[in-house]
Amino acid sequence: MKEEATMSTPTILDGINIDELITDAVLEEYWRRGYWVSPKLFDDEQAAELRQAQERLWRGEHDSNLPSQYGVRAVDPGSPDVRQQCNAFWLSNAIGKVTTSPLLGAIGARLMGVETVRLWHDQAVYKPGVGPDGGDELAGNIGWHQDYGHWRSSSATNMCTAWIALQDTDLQNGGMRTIVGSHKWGLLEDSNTFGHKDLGGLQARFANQEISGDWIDEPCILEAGQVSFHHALTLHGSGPNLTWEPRMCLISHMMPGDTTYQPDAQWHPNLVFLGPNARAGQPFAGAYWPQMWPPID
Ligand SMILES: O=C(O)CCC(=O)C(=O)O
Repeated sequence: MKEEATMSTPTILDGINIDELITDAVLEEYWRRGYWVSPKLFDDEQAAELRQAQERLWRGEHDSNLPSQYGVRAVDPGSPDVRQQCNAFWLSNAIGKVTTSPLLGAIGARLMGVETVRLWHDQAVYKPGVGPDGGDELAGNIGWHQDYGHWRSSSATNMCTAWIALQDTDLQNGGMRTIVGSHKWGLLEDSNTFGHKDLGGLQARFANQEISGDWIDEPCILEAGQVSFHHALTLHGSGPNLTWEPRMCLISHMMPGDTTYQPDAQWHPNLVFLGPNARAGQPFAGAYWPQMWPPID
């Protein structure tokens, strides 16, 4: 019998060949270290446009009338506090185009090892600069935490977060830091600590738990448009922005397409969108959790 020639079509999105990008070595690194940093996926012009889109968001200029209160940490202009807007994709078309993109979805699918990817939620995060003398200022800190520590009401512990740098980012401007390999430590107690400010205290608390490795604190040094992808159990956090420019990023929290509701004492703003009679096993699917991969026309 004549064998049929099978030639798979390469997955090329926004000019990026996903098959060439996500090699076995990349998968090995992601699963060994709990995160992986991509080359530039967005150019400087796109990064500048997305910074402007974020500035519009903070000015309250929204592209829809949907409510912004689900997961917002809004602060007065001039405050050194971190600003955070979850579900920014409802409010800004430019941001949504990126945070729900097939490009990130296809990469997320490969890293998680799943066929289908939906957005769990996205975030726009803005960390004001407090200048070089602001080292004692804790307001810009984002506490060591595990993303899944906030998401215990979902069935997927292996979600993948894409953190998109909108300017060159390093320790000076409060870039993200990850604890290498910490995804292998399992879910730590009370690790829903994004909003905590005492990085040293949190480190001591987590290091007192049963962690099975060294505390290796590694900065994610990124050029504008590079993306860091991390596992939902990887500990990460960040310190103050000691420049005078804001540190901005977009974050896309991606989940396997079959993720469902798992009742837990912990509440999450996403649960509202399941409706009043949410039941165990109910899929997080539909317009609030758009499918990113494969793309739907
Ligand atoms: O922006 C940061 O420094 C932390 C972001 C974060 O917690 C995340 O991407 O899950």
